[in-house]
Amino acid sequence: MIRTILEYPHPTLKQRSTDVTTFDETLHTLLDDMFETMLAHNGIGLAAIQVAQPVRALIIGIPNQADEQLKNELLEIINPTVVAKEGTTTYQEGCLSVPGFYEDVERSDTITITYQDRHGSSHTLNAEGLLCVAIQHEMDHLNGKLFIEHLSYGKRKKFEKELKKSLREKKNPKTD
Ligand code: Y12
Ligand code: CO
Repeated sequence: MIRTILEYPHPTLKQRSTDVTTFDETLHTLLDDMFETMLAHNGIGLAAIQVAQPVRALIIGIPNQADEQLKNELLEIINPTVVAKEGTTTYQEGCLSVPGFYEDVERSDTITITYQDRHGSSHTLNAEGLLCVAIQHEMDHLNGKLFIEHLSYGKRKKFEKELKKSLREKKNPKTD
């Protein structure tokens, strides 16, 4: 089932998510729905809080060489912890909860995380490149943080201006 994605400035997006403790059918349905929701919106990553579930679960589906996002290549990351990080990198980010706005964000260049899968088994993952950026972006969601909070004062002002304009246009659609 496709779920509704909360959009900035919905207050729930600021909530800190809590650890997953039960790896049951409810969690599996949430993860399956998140995958369907992410694909329906052309996303490559989604955190549970974006569909109003404040639990520490996120998914990442980087397109493969055939530009497909396959369910069996999807990363389902539960209760992640960063155990090592190195360097810095800058990537132009977007977020399904902040539609239509993209901006450069600086993050760690490589990270190592530990996490659990949908069955509660533990894993360690070394990430670099787009995957590394996506994991950090989605892990921020678990702590109630959006990528726009990483922006400089000037870029944040630019975002607020664009948001006001798009809300105005939604309220008063052009008729010509
Ligand atoms: C690099 C940077 C950020 C991430 C986090 C995951 N972000 C997304 O998956 C963003 C997707 C996105 C898709 C959009 O397209 C549609 O909704 C059709 C989009 O455009 C609009 O909303 C107009 C914005 C963001 C991972 C890796
Ligand atoms: Co996001």
